[in-house]
Amino acid sequence: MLVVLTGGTGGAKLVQGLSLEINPEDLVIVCNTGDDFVLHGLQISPDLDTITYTLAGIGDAERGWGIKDDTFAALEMLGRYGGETWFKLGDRDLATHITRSRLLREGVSLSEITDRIRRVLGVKATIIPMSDDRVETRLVTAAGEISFQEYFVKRHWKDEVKEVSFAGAERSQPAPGVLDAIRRAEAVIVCPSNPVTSIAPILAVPGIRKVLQATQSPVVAISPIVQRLALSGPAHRLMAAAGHEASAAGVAKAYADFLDTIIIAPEDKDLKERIEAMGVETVVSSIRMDSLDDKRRVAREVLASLK
Ligand code: GDP
Ligand code: FO1
Repeated sequence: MLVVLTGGTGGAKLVQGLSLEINPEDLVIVCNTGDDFVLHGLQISPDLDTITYTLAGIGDAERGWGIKDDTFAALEMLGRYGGETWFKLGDRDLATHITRSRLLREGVSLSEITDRIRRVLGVKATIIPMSDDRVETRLVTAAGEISFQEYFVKRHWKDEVKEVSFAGAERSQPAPGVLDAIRRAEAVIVCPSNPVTSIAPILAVPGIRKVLQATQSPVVAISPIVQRLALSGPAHRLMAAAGHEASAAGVAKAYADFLDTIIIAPEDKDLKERIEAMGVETVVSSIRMDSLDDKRRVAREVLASLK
């Protein structure tokens, strides 16, 4: 069994590749929920949904989020009523948020809801939120403290970020099965997700970092940064704001206390020596995943690095 730590869009590419290269029933995916928020009175868990929809074969691969061929009639009507329309919730996607919100109100845990949704959608891999408790990524900017979705979607990541924090993390517990899965895993894979807003929230849940440090099984990460820039989104800026060097070496350093191996891009091969000096084995390979073939190839590269 392999454990995968992931956020949404970047992570989903590798998760999809892995699910095609091994038996998906052998995958336990621990997913970030720091981006979760409430809109229109609904509980939205973007990263859980991106991973679930991708593995169910109904994700919109082009956008990287939502359901393919979804329509936006409800959003248009919400706008007429004066509701917020900056976060594009599709009609089919809304059904997921309505169902999740109803079950949460009935007292069902987020991890149980996530499991029910993935089973209904025919997903064979196990998907677990990092915690059933509310942990919220908050960004301190010149415009004040805002949530991740306000920063990322509403304000198009234009604000300068001074600080990133995970409200509620200290009091949170890992969701049932997370620590046990990491302890039993043959290997742990850290996806090329945003180190600051997708992986750091998972590591901030008490106990998770400790079991990663303790495991004897290999832990391998894939860099989301190539030549000091994220392949999409603001990871490079957020890394600098969080005090990390925005590079594959900075990613390795952020995880060095539990990481055995990192896969970096050929353009970054000059960083290999510096990263290996941190005690992290470095594999140089193409890590861009534009096509399905790329996703499978990178997944095979990850699996080969475990041998
Ligand atoms: P989010 O939750 O939607 O932000 O998604 P993630 O955090 O999982 O992924 C965002 C990260 O994925 C960004 O930092 C990108 O640099 C990275 N990313 C996107 N596409 C690729 C790719 O094809 N290869 C690699 N190595 N990283 C990628
Ligand atoms: N990202 C956007 O850039 N714009 C959107 O309107 C948007 C809507 C959306 C709806 C449902 C969902 O599950 C994800 C959505 N995302 C959207 C993506 C989301 O903001 C990010 O992928 C993650 O939260 C980053 O981790």
